Amino acid sequence: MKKDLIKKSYQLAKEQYGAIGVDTDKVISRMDDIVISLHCWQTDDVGGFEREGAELGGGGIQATGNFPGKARSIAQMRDDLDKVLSLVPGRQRLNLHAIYGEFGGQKVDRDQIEPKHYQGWIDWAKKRNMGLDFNCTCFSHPLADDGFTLSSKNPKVRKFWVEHTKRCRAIAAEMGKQLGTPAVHNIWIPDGSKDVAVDRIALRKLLRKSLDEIFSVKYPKKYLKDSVESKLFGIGSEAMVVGSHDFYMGYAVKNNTMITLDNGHFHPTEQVGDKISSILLFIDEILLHLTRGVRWDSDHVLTFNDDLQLIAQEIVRARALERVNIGLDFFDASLNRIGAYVIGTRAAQIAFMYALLEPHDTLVGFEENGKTFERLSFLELLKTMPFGAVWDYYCLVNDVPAGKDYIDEIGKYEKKVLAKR
Ligand code: RNT
Ligand code: ZN
Repeated sequence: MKKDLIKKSYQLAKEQYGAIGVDTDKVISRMDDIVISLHCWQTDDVGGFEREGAELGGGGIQATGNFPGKARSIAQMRDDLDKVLSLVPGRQRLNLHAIYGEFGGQKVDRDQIEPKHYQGWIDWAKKRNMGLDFNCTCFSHPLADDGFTLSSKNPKVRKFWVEHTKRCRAIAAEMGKQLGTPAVHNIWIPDGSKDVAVDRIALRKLLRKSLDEIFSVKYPKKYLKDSVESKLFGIGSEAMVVGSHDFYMGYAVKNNTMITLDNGHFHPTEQVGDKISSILLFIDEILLHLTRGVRWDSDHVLTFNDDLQLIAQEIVRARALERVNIGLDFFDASLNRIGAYVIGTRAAQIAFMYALLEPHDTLVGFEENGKTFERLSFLELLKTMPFGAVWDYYCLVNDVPAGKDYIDEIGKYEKKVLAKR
């Protein structure tokens, strides 16, 4: 896109937003507060590198599609991540799963992992001036095959996953310590059952017990922030999920952890955006897993849709940006994976920019004075305001491709790198 066209369009947009009391220059500088944690698993369909050619399996999360060029090593993954970073404006973190350690060809089971297996990533992140986040991987493992991990009635299995998760928190704390920014550690487990479960309370008691054991080890907040993620149902856990929203809300409030809101994990008509202002009254910070649910699937590439807009608007309207950790969580193997990554990351950033471009005081004024027609018409008006021009300008000042230029860049990468893998 031509630079002078972007600048001209921005000047016009600035005037139009100025006329409704919105300062676009301020919005551009506030975009620095929007830090997106990139989920590393979009590069290889959540396979990981514990073994050569490891694939996703066991635990109910599934990437579909076989678009060529999937990252088959950590080196390829890092190339892909650098490509993504070169195509998105603003600041990012990297969100790793335990299965992405560097094990040097050795078999290191999940209850044996150590910070040293992730030192390469810490150094990688340090060089790029980025923070890291981390996740225990309680799926794609023989001990997760029967559908239960931290809530398993088999003491050996439960112990294994407790040990794994404890180690993951220690690794995350080390990441936070070395990088000078706390790592968020997120716990998601697949535990649940496909058919009617009878002894639900026993399973939930076991999950509570495991979490209590895991969190009995304390780390300074400046190194580690703990979060727990609920789900409504998954493939193979249609009838009952042990870690439901009610379970984790209760656990988080009582034990002072963060809660992870994955917007693909609720009833399709339930709005995660609406939950934020309630949850923030009782919990210090939240972690978002931004995604796009489609029917029964929760992991489609994030797009700038109503669901995402409400989430960003509610955070901005509640003036809660500093209490929200923004993560992404989608994996689609049916299209160019780097392209999918960039679409989703940009969609999240666009949503926050769109929310920041709201004339908040004017809207609240309408609301307080019963001017409901004016409130709704203003919200409609905002949808046709030239926020695309502000977005392009933001890309320009961040020195990343604006407009459709990033699509061409991804096309080149596909030919030059992905097609040769
Ligand atoms: C699964 C959860 C979880 C995973 C990642 C890979 O339903 O959303 O967050 O997607 O940990
Ligand atoms: Zn998630």
